Amino acid sequence: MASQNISLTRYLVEQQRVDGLIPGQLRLLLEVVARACKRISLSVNKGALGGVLGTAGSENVQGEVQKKLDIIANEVLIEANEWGGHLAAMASEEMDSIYVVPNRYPQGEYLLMFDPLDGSSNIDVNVSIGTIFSVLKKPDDHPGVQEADFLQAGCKQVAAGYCLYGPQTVLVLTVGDGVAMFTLDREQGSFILTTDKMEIPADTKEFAINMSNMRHWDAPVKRYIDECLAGKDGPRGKDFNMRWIASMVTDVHRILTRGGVFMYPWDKREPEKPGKLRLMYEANPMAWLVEQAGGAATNGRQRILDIQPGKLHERVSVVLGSKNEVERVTQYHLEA
Ligand code: AHM
Ligand code: MG
Repeated sequence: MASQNISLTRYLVEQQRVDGLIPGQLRLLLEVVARACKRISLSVNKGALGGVLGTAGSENVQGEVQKKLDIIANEVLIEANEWGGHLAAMASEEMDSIYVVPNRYPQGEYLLMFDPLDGSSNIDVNVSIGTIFSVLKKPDDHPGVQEADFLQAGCKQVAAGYCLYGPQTVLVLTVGDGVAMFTLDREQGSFILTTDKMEIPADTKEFAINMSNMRHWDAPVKRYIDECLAGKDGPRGKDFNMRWIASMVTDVHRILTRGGVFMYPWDKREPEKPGKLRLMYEANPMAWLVEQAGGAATNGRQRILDIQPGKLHERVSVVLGSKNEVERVTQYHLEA
């Protein structure tokens, strides 16, 4: 598919019509998600002028302070998606339990999950943030919808992506046929295909991890980073560079663009938690995008997309990006 002047709408229509990859209902659902992201992008861009910065004075189910924009983005996604007839329910990092589509609207067959605004700590300092989303099919063996319907492994996703609000607003999407990137053309008001197939190189010299947690890490993570830091005189025989944006969406976008490895591992600060990041809203959609671009994603031992979730807000340790590096980190864990 040539990448000139192909709108997201046309891309999705062609995925449906030419390749038969997505049903019409899923296409329409993705269009609505993209429209919601455009609205969130406008609020993000207004910043202080729109009175949207700062905290909202509330906490989410995970005990994290909510920013005004976290709540605005969550509301925009719900309002945009609840009436279309494509969805049965939604779940969000910012909501305690699932949001069932009100019965004044038709019930659809899909389930939508999102982190409405990832990288919340960067909102007020004007650093890139984003919306991450994932779509599952509702099991059709029973009427209605319940929380257990969401507890499907990431390999069951039918669409996943994110919208990054940075110097440009870009939407990155997979429906299982590679990863495509669209850039928001503000004059046209539409997302235009700018990269047809994103590909992550198998090797890299760049890692992303919050180094301030080093003293809390497990031995395999410490070993991997120590070897990177040893540079060209160490066992890796090359110098490594480090980046840490503290917005997973932005770190993953860099990796999809030029390679690298991203880690948010389990650590000893909260030993009972498997990790900081959320399986359903962050790890699963990013893991599928990364795999679709030729990379790999594990929790240090197991492929993320094979993990059977036990609860909606489940957390997970994350290692993703360039394939050979992810395999190396995983190997270090399995040998330990
Ligand atoms: P959020 O969804 O509340 O923004 O939290 C997730 C974010 C990730 O985007 C990022 O990788 C990580 O938290 C940064 O954590 P830390 O501040 O511990 O480095
Ligand atoms: Mg997040």
